[in-house]
Amino acid sequence: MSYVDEIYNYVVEKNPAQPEFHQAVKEVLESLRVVIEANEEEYRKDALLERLVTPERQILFRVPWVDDKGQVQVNNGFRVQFNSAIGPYKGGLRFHPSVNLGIIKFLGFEQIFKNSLTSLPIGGGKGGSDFDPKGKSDREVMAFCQSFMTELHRHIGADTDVPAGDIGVGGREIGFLYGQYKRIKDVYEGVLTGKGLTYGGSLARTQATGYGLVYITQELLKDHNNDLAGKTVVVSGAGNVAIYAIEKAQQLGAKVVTCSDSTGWIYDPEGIDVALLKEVKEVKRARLSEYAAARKSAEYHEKKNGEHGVWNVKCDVALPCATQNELDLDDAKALVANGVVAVCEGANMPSTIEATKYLQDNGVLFICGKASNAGGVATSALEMSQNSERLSWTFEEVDNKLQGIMVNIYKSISEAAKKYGKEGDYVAGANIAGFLKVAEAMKAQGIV
Ligand code: NDP
Ligand code: 2IT
Repeated sequence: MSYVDEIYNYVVEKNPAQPEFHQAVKEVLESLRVVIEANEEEYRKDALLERLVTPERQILFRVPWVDDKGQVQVNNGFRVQFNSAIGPYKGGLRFHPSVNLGIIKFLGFEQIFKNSLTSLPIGGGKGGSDFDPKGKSDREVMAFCQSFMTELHRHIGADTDVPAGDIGVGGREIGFLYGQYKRIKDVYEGVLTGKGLTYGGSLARTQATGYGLVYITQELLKDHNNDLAGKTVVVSGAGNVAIYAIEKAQQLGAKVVTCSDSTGWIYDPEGIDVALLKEVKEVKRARLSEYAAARKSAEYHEKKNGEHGVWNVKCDVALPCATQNELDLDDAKALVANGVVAVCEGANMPSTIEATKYLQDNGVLFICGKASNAGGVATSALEMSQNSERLSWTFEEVDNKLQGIMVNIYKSISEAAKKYGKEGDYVAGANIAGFLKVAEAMKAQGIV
């Protein structure tokens, strides 16, 4: 059996009941086959792949907190420090009831390659909890965050492991987490990114993932003699990534006609009103039905079981920005039937393996999340630089760097794909380019 197949079986056997982690590993290993098989003996002797798929450290902890009724609640906390070959562990925290160790491992594994692609010195990690911030008061969220950090603080640090936001973790949560870290450790350092602008946050971090996604989409289209201007775009999600992807796409002349949340989706043929969307989602933390109630041109569709809604809307470009496996084979078929030109992932692993393959086989330009959503973590790394030098850069400075980074990612993934005989396969290009840097650093550092 080839080393690649052996390692996939090894991962499934060693990590039972973690399907998302298996899926993330499978996608990467399939892409790496051509690289590994050219040097199989050497990789095998060093157990490079066994080390790559095994986190350096996994931290699981109890998070007790008291709700507004005086009832004690208990959640599970996770931090997976996956790979530090090229820099301190870096990656977000997700607070969502669906979080378990397998989800955090899939996200941490993706993060290794994504962070490598940014060309900045950051290793891969991820964390979170099955805590659900929805419907909780600010005090309850604070109580949870303080308890979470009371345990997490001993494992992180500005040069060790630097968490940030992800689903369910935005500016409010990062603020509470930062306050508790500082209180316990008595140091003022860039231990988290996505901080508020008054206490060490970077301008443009809030926008970075969505903007970066659109910058790389534009680069992809330009490389194929096309342009985002005038295109109809469908977006899923209505959170941090989706909102700023919609904002930038519309600034570049596209019309974004959909967005979605966990209960339903919006079709707005006149183009999403971003100011209203921000008011509903960022300020009121309300459902998208409130968007439709405030806007005549918008239709609200309640989410039905097994249906993902937005992918059936005719479009030129699709940007999945909600969550993993939200775009399946049926959705891919609907997109192709409607003539989609490009699909670029804002979320982590939003397309199933079958959907990705169908899109690619049908000539759709496709960039996977670890390349196309890397603008968020790249800007986090820029926040770390600013914190280290105790300076703040202007919005334009950060935004220009972000654009440069996204253009470079596009170049490196297209070149890697071409070099390994897979021209136009940006999934292979991303996995190969991300892997090669990490593998070289691991090799140089010996058996650790
Ligand atoms: P947010 O919590 O801000 O928003 C998530 C959005 O997706 C919300 O609209 C939410 O609906 C919806 N959503 C979440 N889970 C589900 C689900 N199970 N089914 C349907 N809809 C769902 O998170 P982000 O925007 O930060 O993250 C979105 C994606 O982007 C994730 O995959 C994340 O890992 C990825 N990502 C985020 C980065 C960042 O910088 N924030 C960087 C790179 C990737 P509702 O409003 O109802 O909660
Ligand atoms: O998936 C991701 O890249 C993030 N959630 C952002 C991580 C970060 O450290 O900014």
